Amino acid sequence: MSDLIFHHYPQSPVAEKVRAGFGMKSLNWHSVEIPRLPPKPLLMPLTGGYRRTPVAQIGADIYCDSQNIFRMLDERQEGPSLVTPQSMILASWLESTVFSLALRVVLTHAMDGAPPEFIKDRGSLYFDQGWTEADMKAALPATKQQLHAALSLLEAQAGSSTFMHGDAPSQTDANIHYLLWFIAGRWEGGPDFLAPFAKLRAIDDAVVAFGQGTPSELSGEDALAIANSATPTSPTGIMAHNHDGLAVGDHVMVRQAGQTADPDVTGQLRYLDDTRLSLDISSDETGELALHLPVLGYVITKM
Ligand SMILES: N[C@@H](CCC(=O)N[C@@H](CS)C(=O)NCC(=O)O)C(=O)O
Repeated sequence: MSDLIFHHYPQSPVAEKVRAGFGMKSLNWHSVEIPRLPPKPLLMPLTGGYRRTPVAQIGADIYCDSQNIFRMLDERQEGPSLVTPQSMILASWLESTVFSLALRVVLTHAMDGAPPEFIKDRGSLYFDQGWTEADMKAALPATKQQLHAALSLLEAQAGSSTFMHGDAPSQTDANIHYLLWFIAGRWEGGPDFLAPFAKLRAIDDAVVAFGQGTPSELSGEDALAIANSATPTSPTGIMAHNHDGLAVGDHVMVRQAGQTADPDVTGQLRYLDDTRLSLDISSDETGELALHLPVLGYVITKM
């Protein structure tokens, strides 16, 4: 039986990226549905306050952030390997630049229809502090132009193979899928906007054909109980070349880079390499846990 637990909700594009990865690897996985808006009382004890979606769990090891989840999936050596140095760089650009533009376009279009509390919450996570609906709407034509330019670069990068880096799928293709899935599915004008990008749409179709592996439902309570009865099995140590004197056991605070409303996460440093950091955290509901985050995009400070 699989020990892979995935905390997500169906509408989450970033979770969709990982679900596509499950399909490429033909994985069996446990699906825990979490709320789209805080509070997330059955998730917070597992993540020490990290509130973003998705989160993956293997016993008492908790993996935040989709890039980090892709890495963990490869480390477990189930199914074909999906992460390469090339895919990590492209995935990083796709999320930080291209998906951010897509979010602006989709959320700005949704402003007149979506529940105000949803727009307010997402604005506090994704947009610069002090953002207003009027500014977002005024910037929309320019934002669309930038998104179009970014997709044009990506289209030019796609060759004649089935996937972006050849005939086998990678993390990059899952990233292309979530981007197109979000643009086409959440914005009325999305399908027309994507029409010129034939190669990207062909990659997307090939990703969709994999499906999403085999999920089975699990309750949030059961996921907490599983964490409580397990102990972390991930490594400890400082492997990073640039660690600025950080040592295992240091009390540290980790926050999202940039000015977002995301809560800080605190814990004791367990592991650090050039691209991943891990904290020891604990809660009454779960006992001791190891929480894993990427280094890129997260700011670690000694307390
Ligand atoms: N860098 C993160 C970004 C995750 C992210 O922003 N996810 C969105 C959902 S698609 C989110 O967390 N929204 C707020 C929420 O779900 O509470 C990752 O790759 O996992």
